[in-house]
Amino acid sequence: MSKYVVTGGAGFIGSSVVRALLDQGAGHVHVIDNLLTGYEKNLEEVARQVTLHRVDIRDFEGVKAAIAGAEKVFHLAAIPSVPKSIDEPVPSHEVNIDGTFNVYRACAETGVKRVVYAASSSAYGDTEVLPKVETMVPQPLSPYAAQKLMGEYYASVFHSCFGLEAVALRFFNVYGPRQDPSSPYSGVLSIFMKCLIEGRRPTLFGDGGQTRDFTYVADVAGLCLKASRASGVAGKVYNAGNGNRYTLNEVWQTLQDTQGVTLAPNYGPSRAGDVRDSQADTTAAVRDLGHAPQYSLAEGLRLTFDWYKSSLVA
Ligand code: UD2
Repeated sequence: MSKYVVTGGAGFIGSSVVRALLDQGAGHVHVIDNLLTGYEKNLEEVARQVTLHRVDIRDFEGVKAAIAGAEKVFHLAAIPSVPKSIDEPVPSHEVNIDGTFNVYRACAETGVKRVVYAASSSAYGDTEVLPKVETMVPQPLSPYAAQKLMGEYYASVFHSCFGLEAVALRFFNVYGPRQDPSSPYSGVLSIFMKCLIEGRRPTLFGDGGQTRDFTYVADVAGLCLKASRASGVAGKVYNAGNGNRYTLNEVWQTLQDTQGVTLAPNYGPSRAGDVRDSQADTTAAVRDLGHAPQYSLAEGLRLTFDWYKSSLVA
């Protein structure tokens, strides 16, 4: 049976990729995770089908030993935050660039067939035109955006120079169950969910009019698997988004409406490195990868809220 490895597999998106692999018959999955932002409990009910390698991706030998013999690798381990990359640029750089290089190098040296890389929509920066298409010139606005972009370039170069089939997916603001809301660097929807449950007002950075293409985690995990199988896609970059965009004000209003509460948000200063608008053009991903997002924002928010309610209140 083929060996699959998910780096960052104990994290929010990575643990969803692990589940998608198991649901589609993988049998067993190897996870590389240093448990810095990941949790073993994210893999609780599938633990018997998972081998956890508690390895930091900055440790090349550890990564190589865990990856040896794998056919497909899903590289999701990262320090995934724009503001954290500004507050603490060194670990962010080391993990997101050096660690990513280690993963590709280990893949190339051990004969991995394909690696799917979690890139970021932040690579686009502020574009004049929406939606954002893969052919646009990247304009990273933060260390994190630059780091994630470097991972794409290395994916392409590892393909052209070393024959590694690397495919990059630019994730667009992924949300859903298991997103950790406990840090100031947490994704905004996880923070919204926690505020809603605790009856607190969120703080919106700026005027709340910035838009995001919020994408449900199961859709992204499904696309990762499709990208691991599609032909003719090695060395390429694809948007992994829904194709919509909503302001933060709209989303918070929707959440209040669904719960029948009124909690006017606080507003704070805009965040450095923040992108104003984000929306994916999904044409290439639909055409080449068979991308077919299943979850509307309303449905995704409902499922996500149900999960937070049962896990945060329990
Ligand atoms: C970026 C990427 C995303 C992914 C992510 C990883 C863009 C457009 N998106 O997400 O694809 O790689 O990084 O972390 O670059 N905010 C508030 N209040 C809060 C928290 C956040 O107003 O308490 C705002 C924040 O200023 C931003 C928006 O909410 O405008 C989304 O922030 P986020 O941290 O959830 O994600 P973002 O857009 O930095």
